[in-house]
Amino acid sequence: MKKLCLVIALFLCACGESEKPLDEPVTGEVSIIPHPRFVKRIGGQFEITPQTLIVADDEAGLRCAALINAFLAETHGGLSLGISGVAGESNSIILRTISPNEHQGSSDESYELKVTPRRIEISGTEHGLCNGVQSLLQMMPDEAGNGIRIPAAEISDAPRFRYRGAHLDVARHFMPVAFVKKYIRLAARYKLNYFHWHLTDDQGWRIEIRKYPRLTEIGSKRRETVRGKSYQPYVGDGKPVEGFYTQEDIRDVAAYARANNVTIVPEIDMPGHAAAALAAHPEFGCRQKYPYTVKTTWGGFPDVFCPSDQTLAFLEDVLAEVIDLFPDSPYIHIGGDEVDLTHWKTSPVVRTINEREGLKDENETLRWFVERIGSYVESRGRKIICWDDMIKNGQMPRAVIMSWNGIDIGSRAARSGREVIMMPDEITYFDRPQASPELEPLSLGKKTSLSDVYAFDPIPKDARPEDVKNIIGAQACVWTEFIKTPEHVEYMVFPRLAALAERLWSPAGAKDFVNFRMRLANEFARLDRYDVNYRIPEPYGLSDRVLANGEKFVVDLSSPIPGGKIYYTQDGTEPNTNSTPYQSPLIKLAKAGEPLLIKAIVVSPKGRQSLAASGRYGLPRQPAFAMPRVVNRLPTRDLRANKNGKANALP
Ligand code: TNX
Repeated sequence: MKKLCLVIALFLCACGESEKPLDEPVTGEVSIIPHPRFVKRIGGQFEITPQTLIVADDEAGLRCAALINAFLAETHGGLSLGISGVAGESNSIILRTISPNEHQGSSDESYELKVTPRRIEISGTEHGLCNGVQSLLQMMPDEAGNGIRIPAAEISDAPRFRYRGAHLDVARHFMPVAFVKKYIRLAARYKLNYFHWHLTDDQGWRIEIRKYPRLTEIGSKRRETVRGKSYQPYVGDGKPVEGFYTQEDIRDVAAYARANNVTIVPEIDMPGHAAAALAAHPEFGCRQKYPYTVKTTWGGFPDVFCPSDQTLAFLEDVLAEVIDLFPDSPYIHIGGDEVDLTHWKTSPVVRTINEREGLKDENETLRWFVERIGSYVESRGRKIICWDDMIKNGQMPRAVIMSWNGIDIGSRAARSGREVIMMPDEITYFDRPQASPELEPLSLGKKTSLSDVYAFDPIPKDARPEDVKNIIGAQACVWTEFIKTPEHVEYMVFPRLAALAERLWSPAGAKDFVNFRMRLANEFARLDRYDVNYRIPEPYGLSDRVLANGEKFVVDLSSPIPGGKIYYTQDGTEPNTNSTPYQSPLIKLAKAGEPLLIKAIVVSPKGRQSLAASGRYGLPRQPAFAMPRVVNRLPTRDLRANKNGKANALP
């Protein structure tokens, strides 16, 4: 009862926010992430049987029908529903594509979903329809058990932002095609609509370019990788890393993304982060007799493309192939981050360009370079995206900016009329640890917890209404310097991706972390079924509390995961599965001289274990009540402290 009161109280607080609250705070059977704009539960349920027909008669409808059948095949023993062009009276799932003229809503990704005991109807535009299907899939049970019953409900839904992205760096560590597809599919599940594929960097070139086979022959292989953060003195791990996607792989992944209603934004990073390409083609660098190599360590490097005519022709050839490989992508990302211009400063090529074009220094040459490349991409009918580093000199007013250097720079860009995708690294970089760095796998930067991500709003508080329309969304980024395997990517991304997706899709005023966590509990069970190595949150219910002598207090623990088991200790030792199993709330009395430290873990039904949460309960000024001392066992200095451009000069 107490818990229910708390939920209601917290919900009422959340309602104090400016926009409309969720219609149904505790959704029970209708547990969808991201939370739809309007949900109304109505009586009864629809049951899918082998005789249920999917009614679809156009390309979008058939694409979405395939998503339903793929889900059923996996979760319900190979079940595949018949597809028909003609609507029957009942027992059907009707997918109706609305033409853009017919569509009245604010977003072409909106949809209506109506589940009645007789039939299911989803309507939406070409893009909206599959969003409706994603909601429907989340309303289905994951196991046949008592039949596939879907609660009757009416849902009307549309996204808050039109760019909702998930990024993956496959250059630092190569990720196999099967995993890239899994990642896209999971992103689509949360109605994310862009997959930003970071395909090239100093440590690897991962996309086959037919005209320049050396790019992958040489550039996709590195000798080894720095061990941990042993930059100076350098210690390598002795293990070669290699891998690239053939053009066939790329087409396959692009088609898969399209089938899942996701658009790929390919990135070819330039003119910096180009060491792997230059190891294959040193002639496109500014230095002769320079030891261009595929890097084995992280940070910034002066190995950048030289802006000569021959390099520009090469880059246009590369982009031409990339553009052909991604026919659905309105955007091509040309990087532009962290460009070290050391080699440009003394380059005769740069000097000649500057004299010819009337440019005063290498920063102006950079602007000219981006303009040239940008114009080429635009001549092929695509828009440019670049990192916010590029706006320092006012480059490419027409480019969409990915703003990673903080909300302020993104705000300024929006104010100057540019379209911006907000991705402040301290929040949306999922290579950051999810708890104190010393407790998490080796990573970069400070903690970004699930609640930090959920609290994020891409629209800064002081944004003027005319700037808001320029902020088109946000994106999760997964840089893989220290993330070597798909399992580790999953650990870093889930559940934070679900939180970000909700903040990008659901109305701002629908922000409700308590409600989100309840839906997340169901989601964990589903992620387990899809074999996703999500991070198991610590048990809920522990906190530090200062109490009065003789005060009675209750420690009420709960598992974030259905079926999770909690184990705890009361003597300060680390809990494990041999510790006391938690059965029911602990009722205690606060006594002078007897501070209490409770530590608890949760163990998932699959046997995976969370970190320990702890709570200190005691009277004021008791020694054991002091906050724990954090011992840094690993160096946590951020790689980007190395801004002096010197390779390997990391602490
Ligand atoms: C900055 S974000 C980078 C990446 C690193 C990342 C590590 C950006 C455009 N550049 O090259 O991998 O930090 O968090």
